Amino acid sequence: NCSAGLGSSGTISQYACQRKTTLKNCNKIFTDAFDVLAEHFEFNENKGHCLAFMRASSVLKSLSYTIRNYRDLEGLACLGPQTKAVIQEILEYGNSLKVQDVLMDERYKTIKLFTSIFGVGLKTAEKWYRKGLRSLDEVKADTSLRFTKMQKAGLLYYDDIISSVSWEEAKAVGQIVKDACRRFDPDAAVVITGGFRRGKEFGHDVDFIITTPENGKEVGLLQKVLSELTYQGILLYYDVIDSTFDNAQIPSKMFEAMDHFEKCFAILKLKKELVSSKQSEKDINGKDWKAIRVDLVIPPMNCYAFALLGWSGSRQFERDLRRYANVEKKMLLDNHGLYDKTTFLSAKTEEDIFAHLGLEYLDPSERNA
Ligand code: TTP
Ligand code: MN
Ligand code: MN
Ligand code: MN
Repeated sequence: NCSAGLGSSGTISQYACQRKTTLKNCNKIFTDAFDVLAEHFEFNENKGHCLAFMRASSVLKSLSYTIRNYRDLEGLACLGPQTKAVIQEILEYGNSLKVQDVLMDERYKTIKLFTSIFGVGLKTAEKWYRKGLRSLDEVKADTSLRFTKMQKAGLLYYDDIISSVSWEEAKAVGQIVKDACRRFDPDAAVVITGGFRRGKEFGHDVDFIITTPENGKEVGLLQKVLSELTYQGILLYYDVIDSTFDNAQIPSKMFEAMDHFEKCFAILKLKKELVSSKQSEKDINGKDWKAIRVDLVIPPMNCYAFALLGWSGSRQFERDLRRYANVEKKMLLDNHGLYDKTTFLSAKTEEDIFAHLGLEYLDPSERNA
């Protein structure tokens, strides 16, 4: 139900935070190609080209019509000669040779496989590739490798983790996490964020923001929740990152990857009987549970809106929101706050933050950039 290319309105912003991007993608044939190329450039540490393809993909995802011919590209932001050439190729031949090449490329395929292991980043994947390793079995059999605790868990639960998490499963995990939090603080706020908050039906993990109405009461809550989950026998793996939050710190421009909140990257054992659509289901080995990746983030209440906004994604939406704040408003936005030259602007809700930035509010379902 995507309308035919009605051509250029010429008003599509270069910033994802000024475009509505729902999960309905009328240009999947192009954006799938761009996403592969962006990943290829990411694997080759070519940041410029990677960003160009990610931005182009994101612009096409926001369109309410399908690109049918070259003229439909007029007036669209973030499309350069390189990205336009790929579109033209697909319009003409149905696919792109460059994309076909990348998908067949041994290095691309191997790095993609290795980085799909929880705990394995680009550096490690490359190291293994250079050692001549090509499959998970070869990695597991290589006695010269020293795996981190995270990688060991990633390999142990690989099949479960690689099969995506459904919304039903996310809801069941949500109930477990909420119950554990409420045991220690009946007023605790437990909210699903990340892709599921944007309305996705499947995800690679389940992300939670946990806080308490009273600032400071959240301290110590995570440890109690983790002991409770351990006691229940369902905490398969966890790695706690302690809070390094310092209120006096001016937000840095380069905060892309991490924030200072206490957080936990975990793997939970979800009993299939707790998932409404999978009651009493067992797999061939009689296993009646599934390992699920869970991220828990515990901001203090005064940062709640910023943390929620920062963890709701998408990653491209977050990148553009910060870039917009920086370039257009001369402000600094991060997961903790919004800094306007000399002062921190406070916010109770995400709406407050959009308003500070002079942006029309976008529902999470419109942030699938
Ligand atoms: P992800 O869980 O990686 O992505 P997602 O939920 O959008 O998609 P998926 O279904 O694959 O899980 O990250 C969610 C958001 O959290 C993302 O916008 C980036 C943000 N984030 C941080 O701000 N800091 C961090 O340290 C991490 C890991 C993520
Ligand atoms: Mn997620
Ligand atoms: Mn996550
Ligand atoms: Mn900071």
